[in-house]
Amino acid sequence: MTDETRGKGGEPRQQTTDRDRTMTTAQGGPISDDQNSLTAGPRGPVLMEDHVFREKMFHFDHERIPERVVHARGYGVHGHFELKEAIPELSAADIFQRVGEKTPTFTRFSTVAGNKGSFDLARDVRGFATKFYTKEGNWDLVGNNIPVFFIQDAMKFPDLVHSVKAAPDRGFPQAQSAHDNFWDFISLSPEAIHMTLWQMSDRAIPRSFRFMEGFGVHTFRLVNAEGKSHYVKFHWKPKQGLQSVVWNEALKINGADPDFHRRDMWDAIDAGDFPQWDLGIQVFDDEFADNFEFDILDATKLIPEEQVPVRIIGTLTLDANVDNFFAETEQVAFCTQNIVRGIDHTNDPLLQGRNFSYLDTQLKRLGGPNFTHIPINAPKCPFHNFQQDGHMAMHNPKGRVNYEPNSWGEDGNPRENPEIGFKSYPEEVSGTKQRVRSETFADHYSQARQFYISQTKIEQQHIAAGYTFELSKCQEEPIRLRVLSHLMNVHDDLAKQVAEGLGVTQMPEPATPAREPITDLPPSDALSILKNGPDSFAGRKLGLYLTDGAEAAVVEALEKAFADEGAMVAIVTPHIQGVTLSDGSTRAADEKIDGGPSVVFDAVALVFSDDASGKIAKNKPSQDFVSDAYAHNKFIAWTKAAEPLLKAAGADDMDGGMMEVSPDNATDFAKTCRKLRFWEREE
Ligand code: HDD
Repeated sequence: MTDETRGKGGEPRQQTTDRDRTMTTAQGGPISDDQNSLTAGPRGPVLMEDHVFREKMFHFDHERIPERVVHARGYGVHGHFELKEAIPELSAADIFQRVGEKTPTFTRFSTVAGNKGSFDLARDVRGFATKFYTKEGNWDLVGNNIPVFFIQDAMKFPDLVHSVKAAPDRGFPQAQSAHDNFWDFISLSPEAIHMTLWQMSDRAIPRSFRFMEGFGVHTFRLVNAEGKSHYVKFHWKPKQGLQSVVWNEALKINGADPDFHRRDMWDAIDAGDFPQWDLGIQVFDDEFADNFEFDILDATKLIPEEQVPVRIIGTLTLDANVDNFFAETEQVAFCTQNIVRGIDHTNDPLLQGRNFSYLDTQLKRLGGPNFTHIPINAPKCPFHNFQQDGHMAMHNPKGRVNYEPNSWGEDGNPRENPEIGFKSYPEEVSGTKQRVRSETFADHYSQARQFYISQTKIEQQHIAAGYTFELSKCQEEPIRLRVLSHLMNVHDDLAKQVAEGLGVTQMPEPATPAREPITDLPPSDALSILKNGPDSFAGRKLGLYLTDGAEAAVVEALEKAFADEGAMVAIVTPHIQGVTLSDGSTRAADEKIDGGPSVVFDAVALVFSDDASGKIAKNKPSQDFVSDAYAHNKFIAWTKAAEPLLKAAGADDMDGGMMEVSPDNATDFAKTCRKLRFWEREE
């Protein structure tokens, strides 16, 4: 008899029942008692011969593997990529040939700096790594939610990471860049300034993994069947639109729900609301590269979409949660070197260094060269070679042939195939062997300025506030001033706001640029979050705070309006037992008020009975619920009985983000929420 439970890739997971369900040791021996060790007498010493105890404890003692040296905290999800536009003229990659074909994928989102057990809403870059199990091998696109990087040469990566992670003497701060070591390194590495603008912007505090973009960062090559090459940059565009939180909200979410992002992804997929991203490519040739203001091999630069439009060629749908976090999310091993025929690397020195580091790190993390045998890492296409043995070898070929060339027959005897085998693009290279940074990498401020001027006023304020917060955590004044000296080369307005925030009255001398910045690059709307928000409230969550006796007609109208919008509604109540509404119907609670603060919702509605009105206005968590929603510019709907609470929470300035709700206008409220935030309140 078998139980079929959820499995990945179509194969059901088999679970045996009846006698076969008997607990056994790893050797398969049935266990009679898993509660008590073997002792000499009921109160006597434990016997060494207790093999059941020893095996259990031995295995437990070895459960942990080293966490990733960066991107330790992550969350993985299965999905598939569907090709919408074939590009054989650009690439011979099998995955890009047949429109409508679906390729299985595994995507892991992550923060960078924090340990595995850190919180989700750190101000940090997010990893966005996707493994495509193509018919011609695995292709890993190991990107971030920011299109540029801190450094230009992989040689500096250990320094960058050391500087941002906990200081070696004290072992803190955890999962944050707001400290002297990080800003010391940054202020001495002007190439990093552009990326810090992104990092201080709301891009580094996304509302959800579902609401952020992804970027392959580097320039790669696409190579077609005739061997012709084009350059390419890869983009992920969320169909859900972009959305971030505000910093004060991020701080509070970390306390309320440190797992906010992973829970959000799990819940959305569990509810069948599958997030999707379009895969876009920016394709360009040598002529463009030669005329572009910056070096296309410099990972601290992007190519504005206005200069090279993003062409959408397919869609990624994430549609299945993992069955086992360790087996899948923890053991997945991404390597930038995993590319397939039709895609190739360029000479970007950051990318070339990564190609060594990822393979190397998997050896340490997963314990041996056979990590490709672990199901999440194994290709889903046939694979044959003469690699053998090593720790935990799971694919062990039969027969005597294990070398090439050989003169044995065809059976189980793999051969090279020049027709479909991977060939590197035959780029001509020559040069003097030396350690030098190319002159063409020397402009550090122009794109930082372009990013700043592309933002809305609110977003610019947030960037300035981000720098002010982080630098205020730096105890060393010279470090603060050195960062300021770089910001003066980016934009006067930004430098002034930060100086004011820090209380600096005497501005430092601007840093000496390695190359004079270009100050007339045009703004690029694609760089702003607020200019690229969604056009509906779909995928977002309303926090509906109810008391006993709340008017049922209003509750039903709100539930319907938000369901029609494709949004979720979470019921918040004074007690976890839920509430009984005016018509006697009941609502189960998703959260008790102190466990469900408004920071975990995108908009809130307060529907109270007259009886509850006075008492709830005095309740502290209820006051916080409202005052936070108000301070974070959220849309708030309420019924009359909630007015005393609004007053007590200081949210009684009836601006355009507030709406008294009735059965007749619940739909209007849901539509208003499409704007996500009432930013005018902050202005
Ligand atoms: Fe990296 C992990 C993304 C530069 C070395 N990196 C890692 C992950 C992502 C990125 C998303 C997590 C993968 C997962 O979920 O398992 N890294 C980037 C991007 C970079 C970048 C977009 C710049 C464009 N990384 C970078 C450099 C080096 C590394 C320059 C070293 C030379 N990265 C690693 C690593 C990690 C890693 C140490 C840690 C765990 C792992 O690889 O599997 O090898």
